[in-house]
Amino acid sequence: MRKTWLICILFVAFATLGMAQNDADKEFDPAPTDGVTSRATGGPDIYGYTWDDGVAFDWVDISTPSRAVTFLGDDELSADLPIGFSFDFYGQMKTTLKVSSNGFLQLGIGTSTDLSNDCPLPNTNSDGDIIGVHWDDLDPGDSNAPVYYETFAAGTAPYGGYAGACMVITFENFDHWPGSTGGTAGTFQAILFDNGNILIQFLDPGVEAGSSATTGIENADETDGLTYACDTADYISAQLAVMFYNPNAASASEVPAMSTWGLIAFVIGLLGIAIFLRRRTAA
Ligand SMILES: [Ca+2]
Ligand SMILES: [Ca+2]
Ligand SMILES: [Ca+2]
Repeated sequence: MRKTWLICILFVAFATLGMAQNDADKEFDPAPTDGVTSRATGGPDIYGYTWDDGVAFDWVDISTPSRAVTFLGDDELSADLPIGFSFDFYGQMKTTLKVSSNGFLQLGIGTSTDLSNDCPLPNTNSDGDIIGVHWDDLDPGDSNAPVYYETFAAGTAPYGGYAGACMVITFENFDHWPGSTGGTAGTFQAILFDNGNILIQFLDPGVEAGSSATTGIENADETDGLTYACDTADYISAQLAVMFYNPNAASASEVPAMSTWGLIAFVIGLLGIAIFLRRRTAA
């Protein structure tokens, strides 16, 4: 009888271990792998967003022909692009976004594609509901520089072993205005995770490297926002990755998901304990 008891406990223990492992798989690798010195963290803003530039740089290349692409002229806003899931931005669930050719994303009803970047955020100029990836007066029009975008379903996310879905938006080889003589503004991307976190990565920070640009987020009514970079030379560098953490991300992403075998072991263990206790009571 003592043996049965032991086996049941072992089943439950293995199942619990399995669950813990499964949960750990969902977390990001926090170790910087890019040699970029971390400035540590920033925030929180009023809502609770924080940023961390010590997360791993792991460029997601979606520039293959199979990916969706949009070409924008100077100071232009794209049509609504499907995110592919409900994305929590300052507590509002977003399902579409627009891309500005001046290096930001518009997640609400705003129509501005303001060439003059505002910072620090929040700032009542322009429109709210934005993610400034590398917001500046950019000019993709002369060279037809593309914006690639792709939604990855849960289980196929290409960054950090993330288990959920995500959308990647890449500004590829953008120029500063005027495109012909303004120099390169770089190649950079935003990754929107379905737990509400936002990652911004720079493959190439361009010639200004942040000297006249904004990287940050702002809510819909422009009363709250969080700034990473604001018109500071050399603040942005190649292989820099900055995560903006949504304060609700933990509860949204860390629902324990049991593996099938973990679940079976857990149930067998519980059944065994129940039978054992019942027999003991009967005896
Ligand atoms: Ca604003
Ligand atoms: Ca422009
Ligand atoms: Ca500027």
